[in-house]
Amino acid sequence: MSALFLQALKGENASAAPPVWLMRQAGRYLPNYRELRARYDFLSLCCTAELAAKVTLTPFDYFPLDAAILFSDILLIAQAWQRGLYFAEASGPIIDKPIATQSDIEQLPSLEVALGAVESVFHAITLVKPQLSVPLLGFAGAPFTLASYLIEGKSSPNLNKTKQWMMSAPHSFHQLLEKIADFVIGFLKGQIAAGVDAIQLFDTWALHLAPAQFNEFCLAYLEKIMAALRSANVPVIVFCKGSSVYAEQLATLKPAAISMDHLADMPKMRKLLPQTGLQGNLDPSVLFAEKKLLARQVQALLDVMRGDPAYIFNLGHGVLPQTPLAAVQQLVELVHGY
Ligand code: 1CP
Repeated sequence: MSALFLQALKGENASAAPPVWLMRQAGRYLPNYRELRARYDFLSLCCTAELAAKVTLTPFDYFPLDAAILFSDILLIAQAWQRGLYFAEASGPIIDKPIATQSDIEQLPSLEVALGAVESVFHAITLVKPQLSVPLLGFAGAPFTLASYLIEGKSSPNLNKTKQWMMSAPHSFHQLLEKIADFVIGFLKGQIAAGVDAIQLFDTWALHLAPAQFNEFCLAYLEKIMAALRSANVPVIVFCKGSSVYAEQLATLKPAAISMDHLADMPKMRKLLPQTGLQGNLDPSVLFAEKKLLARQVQALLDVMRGDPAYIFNLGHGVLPQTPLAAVQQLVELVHGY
């Protein structure tokens, strides 16, 4: 197995080039993914083990990335909790029965029932593992971000409902976060038992919180999850939009790496956090630049992180659906050729 990615997560990459993988590397910018999506809806791809395994491999038809990420979605919890999850073509995820009251929280299915509903994910891991020559990442959403979708019922630009609940009734909001954290811990332990080599936690919407709120509603639950996984000895990467602002707080979790949003100045981050793995952080829109400009931007990031044994090349957020395939190809070649 190509070990570059796991070496970097241990801070031990001795080769000149960093490992590279991309958030949303399996997605609509890939012709073979679009072909599968024409035949199956998104949730069927996520929840049918054979299909999820197949989609996980789609980017490897085009580029030799250094890690695979299991094809799935952070929102499967909404399905496991029977809240009526579906993905509308135009508007993205919809949760038909958002969590709106204290009694909604009390009536959620048991952990056992909820974990039973995501067993296809564990099965997909066992199917895809033997087909990979690189490490496999499992993942989950973090409690605050998952709570925001479960409460808003859809993508929201400002998380108004979520933040109103959080501030007006913090006790029940914490109860919801606890229940989500318990699900996430069980879900990730299942993924580890099925064979993933590393984990990434996505707290995408942490950027909406002020520092004290971040500590109370994000960091505390990330800490709970990290503590529960510690004995499994699997490297954990944490990502949020806002990781550039909350990098020092995230580093207290002692993750194997922090995935930096595109706002971070990486050399400054390295000075601030000499002991933590760093992943990121090319702005995904740079992939729309013409060849020379793209090459310059990728080169610039490679140059400032040159020789860093704990650096993983990635984007600051996921690959956008309209991204030209040739740009991703060029990026991977530039990183590997460094
Ligand atoms: O084909 C399609 O139309 C579906 C598009 C799509 C894809 C390819 C969605 C819907 N999810 C995914 C896969 C996905 N989502 C992966 C798979 C592995 C990979 O990276 O290749 C992962 C890790 C996720 C994680 C995810 N889903 C996050 C966290 C990361 C992030 O982007 O911030 C979030 C917030 C989601 C929710 C979600 N699912 C899908 C969409 C379009 C969204 C975002 C909606 C929003 O902006 O609120």
